[in-house]
Amino acid sequence: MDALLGIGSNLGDRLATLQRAADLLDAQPGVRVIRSSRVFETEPVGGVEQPEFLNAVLEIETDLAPRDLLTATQRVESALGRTRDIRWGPRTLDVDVLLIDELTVDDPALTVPHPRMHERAFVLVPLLDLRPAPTLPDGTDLLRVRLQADGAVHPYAPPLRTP
Ligand code: GSY
Repeated sequence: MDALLGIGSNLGDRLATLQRAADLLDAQPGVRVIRSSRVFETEPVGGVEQPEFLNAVLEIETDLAPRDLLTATQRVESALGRTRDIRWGPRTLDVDVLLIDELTVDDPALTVPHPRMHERAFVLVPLLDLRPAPTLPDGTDLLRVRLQADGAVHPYAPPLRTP
């Protein structure tokens, strides 16, 4: 299956953290990182005063079930020092499962497509690097909803290295 993951960091060496996250995700059994978007510097969303984020989107190939993919992403967050932090607050690394093929998942621990992805410019702008005409499994055209997404987003670095 082909899936898209959003990654973000606003503490420490943000770019190094995102690169390490891509490397560690690729090292997870059943996960192969195929491509990265460019890296964008983005205004924090969520109302908490905090430093700017770096965000990117990764395309991966996986044969893991959705819950196992979530567990793999949480392992990488923990390996890079993420603790269970304040909701919407600063974090060393956040990995969000955005889309998994045409699947929809509605599980207490995981909702796919990510329920807030269409509201977030820090997700949609990097996503456009990988999917020029993105749609949700229900056919929603993400280019239309992008017009309502909030938060300033600026290109910051080229795509992360992938194997
Ligand atoms: O949901 C991911 C963590 N996060 C971010 C983020 O990655 N980027 C920006 N710009 N704002 C955010 N607020 C939260 S919470």
